[in-house]
Amino acid sequence: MACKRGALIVLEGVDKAGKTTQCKRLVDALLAGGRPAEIMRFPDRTTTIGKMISAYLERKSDLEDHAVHLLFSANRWELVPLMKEKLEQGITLVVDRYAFSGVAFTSAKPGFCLDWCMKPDVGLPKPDLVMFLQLSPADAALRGQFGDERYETKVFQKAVQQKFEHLMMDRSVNWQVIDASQNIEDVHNNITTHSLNAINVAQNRPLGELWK
Ligand code: NYM
Repeated sequence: MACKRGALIVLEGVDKAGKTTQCKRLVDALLAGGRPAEIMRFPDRTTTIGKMISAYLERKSDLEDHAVHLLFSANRWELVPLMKEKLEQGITLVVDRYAFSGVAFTSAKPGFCLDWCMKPDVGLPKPDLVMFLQLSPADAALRGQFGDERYETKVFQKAVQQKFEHLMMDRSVNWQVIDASQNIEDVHNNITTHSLNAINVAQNRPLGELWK
C-alpha cells in the first residue's frame, strides 16, 4: 500500500505573533511523536527569487509593488514540486507564512484589491489547516520594537490584520484562530491538537488546490 500523505499545515499572523517559535515547537513535537515533519518558510530567501525578495525587504533594492507581489508568489510556485514530493513521502510540512501573507501584505498597500492579489496563488497546494495566531496590536507592542524591514510599522501591521480578517471569512479554507496572547506552552498545546487532527484527516484525502 502506498504510504499515507503528510499534511500541509500553515501558520499565519501579524509580526510578533510567535509564528516562527511555534512552527519549530510543532515540528519538534511531531518528530518526538514519531511523525515525519519538516519546517518551511515563505519567503524562502535562499533561492534566486528569494534573494531578490530579501533585498527588497531589507530596503537594499526597490521593486514595483505588483512586481514584488508576483515574486513572492513565484517563490511559492518554485517550491511546489518539492512540497508535493515531501507530502507524498508522508512528511507533514509546517509552513511559516504562505499565500495568505502574500495577499494580506500586498492588499494592505494602496490601490490593491484582494481579488487581484489572490490570482497568482490560485491552484497552489491547499493547506489542510491554516492557524492564524491572533494578537492585538497592544499585545504585539509589548513584545518589543518592530524590526527595520519594510512593512514593520504599527500602522501597516494593523491594515494587514484587517486583510487577514477578510481572508478568514473564506469557508473553503480550514482556518483556526489561535489566541497568541497565551503563554508559549498553551499556544503550543493548542496548535498541536489542531495539527494532529489535520494530519489524521489529511492522510485519507487528496491534496487540494487553493482558491479553486
Ligand atoms: N510577506 C511574506 C509578503 O509581503 N508577501 C508574502 O507573500 C510573504 C510570504 O514578508 N513582513 C512579508 C511578510 C513579512 C516579510 O517575512 C518577511 P518574515 O517571516 O519576517 O521573514
